[in-house]
Amino acid sequence: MQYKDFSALESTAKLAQLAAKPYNLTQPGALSPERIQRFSVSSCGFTLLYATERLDETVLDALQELADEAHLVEQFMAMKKGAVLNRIEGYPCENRQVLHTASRDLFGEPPHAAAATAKARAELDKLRRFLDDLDSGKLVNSQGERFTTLVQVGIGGSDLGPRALSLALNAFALPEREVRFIANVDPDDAAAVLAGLNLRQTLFVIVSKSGSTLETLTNEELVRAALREAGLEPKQHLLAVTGEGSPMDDPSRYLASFYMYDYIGGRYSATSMVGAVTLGFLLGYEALMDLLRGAWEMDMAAEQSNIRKNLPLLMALIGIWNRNFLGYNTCAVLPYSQALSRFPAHLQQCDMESNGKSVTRQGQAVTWKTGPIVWGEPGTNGQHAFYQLIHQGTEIVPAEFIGFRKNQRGLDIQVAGTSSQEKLVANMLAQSLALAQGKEDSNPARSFAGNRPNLVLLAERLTPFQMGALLALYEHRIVFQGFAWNINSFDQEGVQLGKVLAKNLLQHLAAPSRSEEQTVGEALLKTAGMLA
Ligand code: G6Q
Repeated sequence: MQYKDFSALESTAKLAQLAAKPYNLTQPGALSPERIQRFSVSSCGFTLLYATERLDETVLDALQELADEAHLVEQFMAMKKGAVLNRIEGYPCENRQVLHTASRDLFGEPPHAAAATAKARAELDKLRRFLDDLDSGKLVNSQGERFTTLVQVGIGGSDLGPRALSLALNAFALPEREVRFIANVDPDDAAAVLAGLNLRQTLFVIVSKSGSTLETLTNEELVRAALREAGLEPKQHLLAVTGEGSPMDDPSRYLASFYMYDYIGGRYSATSMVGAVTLGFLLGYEALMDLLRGAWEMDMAAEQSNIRKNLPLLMALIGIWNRNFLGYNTCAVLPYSQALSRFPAHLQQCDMESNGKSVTRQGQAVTWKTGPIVWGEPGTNGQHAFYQLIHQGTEIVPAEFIGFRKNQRGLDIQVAGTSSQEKLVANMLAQSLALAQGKEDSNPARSFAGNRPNLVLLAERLTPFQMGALLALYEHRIVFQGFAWNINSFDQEGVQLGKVLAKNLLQHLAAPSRSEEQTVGEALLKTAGMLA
């Protein structure tokens, strides 16, 4: 397939013209009931309300043209079928397939990439047997007690997704099961997580695709030392998830080992063994399957070429409209769900590591904007904090609200005639309207300009299925945008650089040089008080 540059697409010229006069959300009647209904779409349990974006049917038509002209769905299909999309033509690069969708392509026949899905099934079968042994009491600790806690040790893609999902679904945890996470090489992170843990009944899953990440290997040693100190044999408590053939691929050192594959990028790996071991331990195998089914349904929904029906594609294009044509630099993801408190952090990695790029897939400098700055925190807490800037600041921040009609845990209370859940959702919708419509006031400090674009994503309840669908929705939104911008959304040279630079400085600390001459690194370490 011939990839076209974003700026070379005819539709982008048309969109640039339309952006001169975007839809005015503050004009009288701008938000009619008819518009609210018309600019909404439902898919996989979600309803997207996007009447509060600065677009109309003409803009949507032009965005459809962009999707068609840039072959976004065809590229997505090629990805699912195993095309080598993680590459920069003519330059050394990872040169890999991109097959995170294969890890959940379990519910329809035939799978899009049969070999990768067969491998995913084999790992899932291994995991099911492992979880069965835990449930039945066949696998217990040296004292015959059950394991109640699992600590995931990993960083970046080997941490953020599984952590966000575990928190999101903690309401569905099996009785007497809990999970924790250690990521940072900051020893206080591990110390705080280990504090108060009953190590005897704790399993640790060390997760590293490369098997060579400094933070994770260091924390593995820390955990092994803590177990030894407690008189326990580390091997009886440690599991591994790693790439085949990596330095960690040594089953003799672990109670059980699981594989992830090089065609699954770290930040896209939550539905592979990277997330499945921890989520399976916490929720049980059936709930894990529900999560994978939710992701799979969204994977299927993303195959439609009509942007008005394809939720991830539509969200990708709305994001492009805001970023490239209306010129907004950031995007706030604001879940009205405490359970989703770490989901923005996961998206931040997934989006910014994927689309924070400045060269095309042909290695040329881009002349258009790529990924925005993504950030967010749960509402309503944010309303009492940074929303001030979103309402009245000089930076316009497109917002994405995520909410649920029902709560997860059932506990609620009626105060002044409404439940807490109703208050939560009403707050979210009120924010959406206020940002769009603004408010005139003779006092300039109390006046709100409005016209601040936002969308609302609503579902019934945050279940494992719905979480899977939400995860895949955002994964595909990101990937569709990368395809449109003609960048490689699947490499991460910036992360690699960090890994190399830290190693260089650590060499100075491990073996201080006797030479009179100082390198810049040594001078920095000395001035920072780290080297004598
Ligand atoms: C994700 C990135 C990065 C990676 C971590 C951990 O897409 O590649 O965040 O996940 O650096 O890498 P390992 O899993 O190899 O330890």
